[in-house]
Amino acid sequence: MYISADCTLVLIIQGVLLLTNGAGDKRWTQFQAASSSSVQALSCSARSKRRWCLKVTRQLKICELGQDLVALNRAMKTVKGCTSVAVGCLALVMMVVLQAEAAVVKYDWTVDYMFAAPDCVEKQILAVNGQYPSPTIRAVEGDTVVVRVTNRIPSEGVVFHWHGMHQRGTPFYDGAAYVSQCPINPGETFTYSFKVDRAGTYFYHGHFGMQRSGGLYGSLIVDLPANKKELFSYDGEHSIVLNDWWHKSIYEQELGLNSIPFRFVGEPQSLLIQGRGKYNCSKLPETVPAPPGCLTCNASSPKCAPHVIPVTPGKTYRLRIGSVASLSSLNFILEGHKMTVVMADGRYIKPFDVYNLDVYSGQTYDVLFTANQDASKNYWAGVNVRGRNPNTPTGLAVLQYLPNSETLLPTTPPPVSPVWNDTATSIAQAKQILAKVGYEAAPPKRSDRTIVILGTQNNISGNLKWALNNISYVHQATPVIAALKYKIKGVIDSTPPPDFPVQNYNVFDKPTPSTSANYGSPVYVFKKGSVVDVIVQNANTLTVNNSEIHPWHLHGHDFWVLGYGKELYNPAKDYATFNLVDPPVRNTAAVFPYGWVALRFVADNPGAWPFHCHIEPHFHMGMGTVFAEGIHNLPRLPAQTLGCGLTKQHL
Ligand SMILES: *[C@@H]1O[C@H](CO)[C@@H](O)[C@H](O)[C@H]1NC(C)=O
Ligand SMILES: *[C@@H]1O[C@H](CO)[C@@H](O)[C@H](O)[C@H]1NC(C)=O
Ligand SMILES: *[C@@H]1O[C@H](CO)[C@@H](O)[C@H](O)[C@H]1NC(C)=O
Ligand SMILES: *[C@@H]1O[C@H](CO)[C@@H](O)[C@H](O)[C@H]1NC(C)=O
Ligand SMILES: *[C@@H]1O[C@H](CO)[C@@H](O)[C@H](O)[C@H]1NC(C)=O
Ligand SMILES: *[C@@H]1O[C@H](CO)[C@@H](O)[C@H](O)[C@H]1NC(C)=O
Ligand SMILES: [Cu+2]
Repeated sequence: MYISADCTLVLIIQGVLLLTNGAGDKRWTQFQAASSSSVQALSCSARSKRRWCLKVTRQLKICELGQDLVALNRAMKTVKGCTSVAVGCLALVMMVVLQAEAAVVKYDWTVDYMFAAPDCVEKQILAVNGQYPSPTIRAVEGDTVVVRVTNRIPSEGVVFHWHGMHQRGTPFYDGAAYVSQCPINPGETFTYSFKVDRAGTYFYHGHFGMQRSGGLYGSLIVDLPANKKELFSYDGEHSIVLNDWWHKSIYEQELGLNSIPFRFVGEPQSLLIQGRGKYNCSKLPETVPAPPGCLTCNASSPKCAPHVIPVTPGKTYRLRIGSVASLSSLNFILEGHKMTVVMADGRYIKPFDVYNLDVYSGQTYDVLFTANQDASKNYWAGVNVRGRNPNTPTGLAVLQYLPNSETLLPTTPPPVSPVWNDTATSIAQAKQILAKVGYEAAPPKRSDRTIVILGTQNNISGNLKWALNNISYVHQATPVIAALKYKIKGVIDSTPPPDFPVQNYNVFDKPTPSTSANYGSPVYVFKKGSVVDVIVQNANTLTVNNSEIHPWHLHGHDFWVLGYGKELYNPAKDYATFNLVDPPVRNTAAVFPYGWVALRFVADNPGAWPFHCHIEPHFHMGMGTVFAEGIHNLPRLPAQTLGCGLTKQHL
């Protein structure tokens, strides 16, 4: 059996092969990909008339994953008539074809309010199908994920952002309210449909107002296809999403952010691991049952029992960790267990060992750990706040050594993270994260355009805001992608800020009252295919001697994190320090207090893509902008994404 037309997935098998060409000539050859041989997916076009096809006659061994394409190419060249793999068309075993075929994975969701008590205190939350966290999406690389969302929230729109998915060809399904689509109105049904382009650990979340913090988030896990083998081995896996949690509703929080004077909700009451935490009920003045109108805290409710991570002694696990925290930067610890970090934001990194791991909102990590401690006990998994003077106890889950009971709580104190303001430790850890060379592409050697974005906290007519180069982002009622596609005037600012606005800015001064930040909706439009450097510059807030961590997230792309620096970015001196050899490829990177972070990406994905601080209140207070490229050939926008603002006439 062989495939002579365009074939897409190829399983290369060590063995004896029969080569045939279009004229029916046959030739036998011994095929040996490499010493360890390989299984490799590649696409092969049959455009050449002189194509040769390999027929697998005897399957000797299905081999280990390798990167032996070059070796294979060399082997092919030794076969007369086969000039290269690219023009060859390789045969494959039918069983593999079936396994490799991309599938459509469908979900049917209903979104509504719900009462829940994730940390034992009951409040109103947002939930998908009555679940908190929302259901896990699991698909195989190359699959199409179809999510049919029905909005049953009586009084607000909703959208879902698939964080880390690139949405190539489907920028209108990126799920950013008023950038890629109109919010889904109450009572409406909307169907997202997008390809999951890369295996790894991701999540999704609401991207309208503070809906992520209100409860709309879940894991999105993309597996490797059956014919690709993971670079590391493990016996089992678990997945957790971290979050911070307030008892006050997101609507009151949001109103407070917009109020004069500014009303801050304060530090979170709890930190949640996979949607569970434990508030100390005796801190509430009310008794149980609480009088009407008061918070109800029931410490014995099974719904706020700690999340459990069961392990078999001696086995090695892959733990998928993500953070959707609203405000807090987090630090994760598996009590007494070393973690080997192997992936960041779904991309391979050079493995490194840690006992505590910083996870900024918007980031994911894959870590390996072995259950090699005293098996008579269970252990804590703990999460603590970094970068803000914490007023929240450690969030706890239980690492359960089977067959111990999951209710056997550790007697040890909660794990302790580095002190919250030990920025040096966080920077050192961030700098340890480097790409696994050979598995992730190196960045282009130079960029076509560099933009510097200075993030400041500002007082705009009495409102506390964040501004980028003096502009505090506000959403318009017309989605940016529609404004670009239909050339609708008056939606986005016609003149974006200058590329290099920050010479001589004193990052240690708080912005003086004369700093004239204002509201706006700027869009940076990039030439399609251009290489863009973005330097995000941090500075002092409106509080003396204070600068905060901001995790910056880009939709539609991954970027290379070329470097972190202190104080004001100086192109003459700092450009030369960029890591162009093995910078990590990510979708979210933190900028540290008073410092800068340098990011490089290729603007090759037509669409309009938010670039914003992943701290939910910061984005809400204007800390974001929109990057766009390929605006002259944006795809047709599905009618279901339109209908709001000035898009009505384009329906
Ligand atoms: C819970 O709060 C009460 C009252 O503030 C305090 O006495 C008690 O030690 C706390 N318990 C824990 C486990 O923190
Ligand atoms: C607290 O939860 C437990 C376990 O679900 C339940 O038996 C008890 O009735 C609850 N207490 C209150 C006051 O609701
Ligand atoms: C960190 O914060 C603590 C208070 O939480 C303070 O005592 C200490 O001096 C700070 N350390 C640094 C390096 O700023
Ligand atoms: C903004 O500035 C005004 C006028 O100086 C001041 O009264 C107000 O407190 C400031 N608000 C904030 C949030 O800093
Ligand atoms: C921001 O405002 C300040 C004060 O008005 C001004 O000096 C600076 O040039 C502005 N920066 C940009 C990028 O417009
Ligand atoms: C701010 O930091 C500077 C330099 O460390 C110090 O001299 C000054 O006293 C600090 N100001 C306040 C209000 O803490
Ligand atoms: Cu921020």
